[in-house]
Amino acid sequence: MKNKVVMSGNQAISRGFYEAGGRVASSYPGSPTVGVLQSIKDNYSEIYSEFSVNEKVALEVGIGASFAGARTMVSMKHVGVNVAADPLMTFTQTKINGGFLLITGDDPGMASSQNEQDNRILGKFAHMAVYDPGNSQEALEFTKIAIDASEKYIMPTMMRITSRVCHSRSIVALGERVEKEVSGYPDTPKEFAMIPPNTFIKQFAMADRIDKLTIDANDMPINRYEPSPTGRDDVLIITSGLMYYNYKELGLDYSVYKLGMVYPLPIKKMHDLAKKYRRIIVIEEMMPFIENELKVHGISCEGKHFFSITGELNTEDIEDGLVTAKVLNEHTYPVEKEDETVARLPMFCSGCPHRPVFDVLKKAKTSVIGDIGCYSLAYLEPLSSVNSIISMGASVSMMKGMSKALKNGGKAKPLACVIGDGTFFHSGMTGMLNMLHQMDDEANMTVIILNNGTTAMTGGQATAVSKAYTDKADMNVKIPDLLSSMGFDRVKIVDQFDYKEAKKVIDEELKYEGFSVVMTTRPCALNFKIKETPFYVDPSVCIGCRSCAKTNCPPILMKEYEGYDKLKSSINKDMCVGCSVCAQVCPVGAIKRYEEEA
Ligand SMILES: Cc1ncc(C[n+]2csc(CCOP(=O)(O)OP(=O)(O)O)c2C)c(N)n1
Ligand code: SF4
Ligand code: SF4
Ligand code: SF4
Repeated sequence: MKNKVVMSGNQAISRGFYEAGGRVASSYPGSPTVGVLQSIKDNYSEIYSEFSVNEKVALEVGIGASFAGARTMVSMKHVGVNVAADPLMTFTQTKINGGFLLITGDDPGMASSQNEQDNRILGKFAHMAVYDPGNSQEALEFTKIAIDASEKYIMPTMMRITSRVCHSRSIVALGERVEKEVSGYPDTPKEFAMIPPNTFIKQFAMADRIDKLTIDANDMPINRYEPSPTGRDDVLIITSGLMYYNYKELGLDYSVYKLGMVYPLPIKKMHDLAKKYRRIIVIEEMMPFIENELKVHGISCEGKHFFSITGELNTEDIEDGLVTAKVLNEHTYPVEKEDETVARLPMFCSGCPHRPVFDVLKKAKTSVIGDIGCYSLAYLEPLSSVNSIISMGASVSMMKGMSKALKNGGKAKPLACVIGDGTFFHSGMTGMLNMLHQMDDEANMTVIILNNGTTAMTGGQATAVSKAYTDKADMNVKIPDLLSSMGFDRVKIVDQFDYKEAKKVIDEELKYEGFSVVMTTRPCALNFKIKETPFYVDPSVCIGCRSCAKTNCPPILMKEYEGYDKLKSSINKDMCVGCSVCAQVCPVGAIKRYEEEA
């Protein structure tokens, strides 16, 4: 009997890759797929694994490994595929050597992403087979199937997985690892050097293998037809991934076609089935991808007319859509009314090193161009000091564009942006270099680099500066040295927990008529487990001004004290990590550190 364990979808993918004889895995962290590479790191030392500096680099590492003949997997969140799209779109023209699988974590509903994006479309755009697992067992099996298919059809393959499947846990039957040799890099440059005329031939090769897959898809066991148990021929449901399981919850007796591979589709099978049914309803999250593919091939079907093009589709949403489509007459799915969880705005952790910076920026009434990281939270109340957030690394280049446009329109004004060390290395460095091009020495621009020594938002993966704080990392790039070698001569380094001094420096640089950089130095409180002697409020000194509360640190609460009319501040001792920022903003010295225990 097979060994059965409970695994998340992410863990199951990493297990599937291990069982498939995987040799090299690279990734760039991002929800919902960060757990894939983490699980490889934690469990499978047979596999070389790395979190690369960004997704393009991760993909290129993977391309090299595949060319060298190793079974390879590269994982990233959906938007990461945009970053990696340049090498991807050419890689898909070449022959793979070792089987290659790209995992993309889509996030319908945007639980932890800046956008919602249906990467099945990118998979098609790149001429790749696209697999869509609906639970952990499928995640494991499809990983192996996709790697095998990559070698069979000599193409990179993609597995699109969604947040809920990545994070939910279900029973998985484990198999044994099949060892696969690293075959070495073949001496056939024609296959791997993508310049014309080699590329012309590849256009046809790409089309041919998709044609072959389209034929083979008709007999793939992962594409499964389940006829109606009662012989109904009025409606055929076509679906895939999690949507299949959400639909099945309804316990209906319609025929179902469950796709395991969503591109290319088993077109012949679909045509045959279309003749048997009066209506075909496609149930899929996000874009009408399967629906459009069917329509392109002349198969009449309905779908997005009844289901939302955005967000997750749960079982109730599916029932709703089927009622609207008049497939069902009424709602019968039992909706259990549970106590709603109280909605809470996300906030910086206790003692977060970003907090004092945004407190200063708010007081300076500077609205800054934001970037992607924990510091995106400064957009929210009460700090509310970020005016735009687009994509990783965009802040620096956007600031240049704004500056040039405002000057051109006679509306020049001081500008500032923030960027973390992770994001700086991912794609901010190039924006900095671009600053030098046609640099305007008089334009008031300030880049604030929030160097907390880690990629905090995605769980604390190392960045190039990390060695200063953990001996796990093997590099320690000094950002000021890097900037200085680029030619930036005004770079100020501040300890933001020395609030007064940090405020002075930041205020000065915001006013400086030219280009300047401020880099903060305090590490992420959560990931480096910082816990110093906590603080308390002396109610007899507190005047209730709320300056401390406005820093929005979780342990701080205004409360009633016996014998005082006015609300006064208080600090939850267990939550306070002793950063001292609240004590430094208090105008009357009411916040004090507990005595050090001997
Ligand atoms: C292209 C892309 N890849 C990955 C992510 C996931 N992600 C969100 S924030 C972040 C980096 C955060 O690191 P840093 O800039 O150092 O800020 P911190 O969270 O440490 O404050 C990443 C990788 C993303 N949003 N976009
Ligand atoms: S994880 Fe670190 S950087 Fe992110 S909010 Fe918490 S302390 Fe701040
Ligand atoms: S010292 Fe103040 S700001 Fe720092 S963690 Fe404690 S309560 Fe928060
Ligand atoms: S900043 Fe000081 S005086 Fe103002 S509420 Fe907080 S503890 Fe009281």
